[in-house]
Amino acid sequence: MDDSRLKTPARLAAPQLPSTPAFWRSPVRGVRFTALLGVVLLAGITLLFVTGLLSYAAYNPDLAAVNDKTPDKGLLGFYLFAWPTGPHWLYRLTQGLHVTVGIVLVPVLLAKLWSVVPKLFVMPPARSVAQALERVSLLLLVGGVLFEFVTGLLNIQLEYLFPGSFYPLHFYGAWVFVAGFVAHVGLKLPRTLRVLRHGIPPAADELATPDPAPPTLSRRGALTVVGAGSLLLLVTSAGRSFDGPLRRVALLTPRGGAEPGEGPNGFQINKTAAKAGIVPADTRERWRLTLAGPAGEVRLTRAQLLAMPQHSAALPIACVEGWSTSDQWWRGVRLRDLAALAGHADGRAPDVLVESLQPSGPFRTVALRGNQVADPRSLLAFGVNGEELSLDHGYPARIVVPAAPGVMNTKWVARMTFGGVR
Ligand SMILES: Nc1nc2c(c(=O)[nH]1)N[C@H]1C(S)=C(S)[C@@H](COP(=O)(O)O)O[C@H]1N2
Ligand SMILES: [Mo]
Repeated sequence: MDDSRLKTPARLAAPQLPSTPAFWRSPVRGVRFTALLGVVLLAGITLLFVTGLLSYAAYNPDLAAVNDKTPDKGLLGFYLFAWPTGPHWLYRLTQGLHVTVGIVLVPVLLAKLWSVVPKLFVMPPARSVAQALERVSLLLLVGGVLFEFVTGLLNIQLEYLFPGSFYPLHFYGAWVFVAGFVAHVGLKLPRTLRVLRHGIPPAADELATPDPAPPTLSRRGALTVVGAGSLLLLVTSAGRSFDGPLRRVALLTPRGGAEPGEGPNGFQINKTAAKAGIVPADTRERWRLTLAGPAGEVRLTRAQLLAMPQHSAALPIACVEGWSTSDQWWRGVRLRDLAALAGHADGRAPDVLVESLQPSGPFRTVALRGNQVADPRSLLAFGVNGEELSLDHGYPARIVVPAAPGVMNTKWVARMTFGGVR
């Protein structure tokens, strides 16, 4: 009798703990696998961070308290600048990238975390001060990345889940995370690149299991599964930034799928008039636009406004939640002409505080900067695509500004105070 068969395999002799390398038996794990996913995340997360910072800047939070969702940011606002008005699809691009890349990275992130899970259990927790510091930075890193992805995904899926608090959570969370991320990249990048270029001898591969289970999937196969997952997410989410057939396959996120209606006003709506608490009667005969400025207050009827020079601009709606429309053809009066009516006739465009009929809510007021008021494409629009605005798109009048986040495009405008921004 072959007595080697009677011997109990080592791993059955004593129950393995997660802190022993042999507990983790997937033959897919290995430093090269982790390194590959790591460089994808390095590129992707850098893009997320930059486009995230840009999105905050696009709100012009340093212009007015009403634009600023994180008023206590202090030094973290060091980079803010006057958001430009061109190219007119700028925010559509930066925010579409931010949200789409965030969604598409989910499988890569999960695979990367799975690939290094054994390290979480390594005992003793730290053999030196340097290693203790590294593990603390990993806590920021893993906690931070999960926090950012979860808050971001919940916000685009469930829109008003964190009323008012999403921005501070996601903004401060990003800075905490990035502190850990920079430390981690600094520590790991040299070896990552070396491993990707030259490979790694099996004996030096601390992520490879010493006791591989029979493979069910090769490393290449595992990477293919991750890539296919990302591709599926790309196809089912990126279309929200386009029209036609692409939007129809964007089934995974709000504002994907079919357009919400037929006709010239049949493009995506963020919040309907009913949800915003607009009383339809307030938008009809008794509606007036109040302009305030150095000339005092002027109150205008819709007919008076329509008698002013009307201009057109082809501009998209691009929401912070990542969806956007193609260019719609808006028609209305230029903001700078309204500024002149309010008494700013010297050619220097002032900033403006815009207020909606909407009784309450975070988007009822917004401040626009002088460069946005000055742009000839910035309109108080009364019509879109050759038709009168529908109530849900902001009847009787709404703002449209090139390159700005959707949230700046206030609907159901009632009052504009030029040069009145604090
Ligand atoms: N008064 C008011 N204006 C508003 C909003 C709002 O909630 N209230 N939502 C804003 C946001 S977040 C977006 S993305 C755009 C959407 O415009 P749409 O519904 O016409 O597509 O309107 C903006 N204007
Ligand atoms: Mo939005």
